[in-house]
Amino acid sequence: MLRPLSPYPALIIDEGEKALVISDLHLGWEASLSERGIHVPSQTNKLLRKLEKILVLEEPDQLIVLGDVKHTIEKIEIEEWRDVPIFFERVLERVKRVRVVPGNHDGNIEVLLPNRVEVTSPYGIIFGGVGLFHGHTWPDVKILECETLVIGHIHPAITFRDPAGFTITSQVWVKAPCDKLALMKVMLKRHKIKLKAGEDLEKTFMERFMLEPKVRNLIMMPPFNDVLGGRAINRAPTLKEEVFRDFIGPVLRSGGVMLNKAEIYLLDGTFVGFLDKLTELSGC
Ligand SMILES: [Mn+2]
Repeated sequence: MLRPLSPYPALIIDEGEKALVISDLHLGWEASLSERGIHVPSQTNKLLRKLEKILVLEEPDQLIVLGDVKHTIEKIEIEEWRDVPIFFERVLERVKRVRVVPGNHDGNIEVLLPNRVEVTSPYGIIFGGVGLFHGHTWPDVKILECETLVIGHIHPAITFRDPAGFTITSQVWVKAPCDKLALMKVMLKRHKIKLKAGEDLEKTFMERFMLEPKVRNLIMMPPFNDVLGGRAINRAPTLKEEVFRDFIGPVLRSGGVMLNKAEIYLLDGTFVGFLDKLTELSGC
């Protein structure tokens, strides 16, 4: 069973064993800003308090962090040397198992994490039948066996303008239906397997990978670090931008995720509408 833990940007997967899933902590984000003369108070303690509250409330058996623990991509800032280990030491006082699925910001993350924190493959893990990966790269082909995939990375938000000219921006959950066959096709191509004329896609796939894909939905999580704001996924210009297309990662670019038919939910669980409708209302 999978449920968003409204109003928090967190998910619970409960299969007898219970996991709490969060994504995109971006610890040390403030430090990279202060280098450029912009000063934002450290968010680490605030994020820690928010997480501790959830851990006390839900008592999960494990915590899964879906990537982007820290903010800088290659190097490590002094603040990250300080904040990341302390953050995880404190978390380990409340939950016995912590796993990190590395994201694109998590180069050298192992050296910052206490030994008890497990760093998984960046190509994703499966828990309770749910496929979990950060989203900047293709997951392992095994992940396609899950009906539901969950990613972070995108920091999804929607923005719309009311008639008085106010712009409203909200972080959101996105639940998009997937085109299983399209994902299978791209996966075969990635493994340099060519379909011969008349060859059945599903049959070839199953023979090559010895597994049966069941993907139906992809959920994009809002970032746990809410000071980061987000990317307005309902603005038509955003969707067309080269930078955005680069950023969203190969899975979303593959055509295997039907973004226009995606359901959008606010953090409190309100269903806002489908993405194609919200794109019309974005004011651009
Ligand atoms: Mn990322």
